[in-house]
Amino acid sequence: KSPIDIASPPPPPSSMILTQDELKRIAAYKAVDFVKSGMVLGLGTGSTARHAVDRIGELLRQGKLENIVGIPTSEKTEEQALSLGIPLSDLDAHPVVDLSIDGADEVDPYLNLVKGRGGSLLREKMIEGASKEFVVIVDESKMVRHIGGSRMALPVEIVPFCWRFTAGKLREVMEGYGGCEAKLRLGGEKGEAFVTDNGNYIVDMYLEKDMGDLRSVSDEILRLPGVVEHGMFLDMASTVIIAGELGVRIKNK
Ligand code: ABF
Repeated sequence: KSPIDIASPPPPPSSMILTQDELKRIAAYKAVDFVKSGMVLGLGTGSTARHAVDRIGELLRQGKLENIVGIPTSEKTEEQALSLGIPLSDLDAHPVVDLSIDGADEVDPYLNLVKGRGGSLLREKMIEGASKEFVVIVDESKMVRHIGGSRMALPVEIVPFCWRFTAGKLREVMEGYGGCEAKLRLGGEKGEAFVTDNGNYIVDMYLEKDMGDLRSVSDEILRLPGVVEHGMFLDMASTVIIAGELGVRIKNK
């Protein structure tokens, strides 16, 4: 045997290796432990949040939760929640949300997030921003040192009107923060623009380097006419639940 064979621990049996989807489910179920009967709940969007919505539906069905009102953050989640029999409402009727549970694309050590790579961000920001508690559920792969620093997309929702003009303005703003490539997100079968639930487009910004002062980038982007919202969720999460191979970690603000 070579020394390497001797030093290497035997691989765990394959049944003990959790898939990324199982990790997402573990984080989601843990978050649902925070839900109490009578709450108004922001229901997140994406493959992680989906597990939380399923779990809430299951607990309602079993009578272990009662009088829940869900506020869906996307049309897709609305469809899922309706199919599970979760009573739904909106921010007009419930301007204060007790608790929101949602996934994220990136989480930094200060619990700042990037969201929207899955296509939802505006309704999420409205509902999660109106929440007393915002619990983010992720698997370990989403944890980063700097959001937007991994040359992955930082999504910005913009109005379709003259989107090239707005994308150009975004590039100009980002010049001051190390530069970026800004691409219209495509999504249709014929290569047409992806359209959000709100009838808008998304421009994905691929950053050349870390942005530095996130708050000032955020303010500058939001000041551009044509921009509806961006996918940086700064200082919004109250708790992040992170599922990894070694177990679940909970980080509070
Ligand atoms: C949504 O879910 C989006 O804001 C974010 O892009 C995404 C994370 O999705 P997933 O859980 O599928 O990785 O909330």
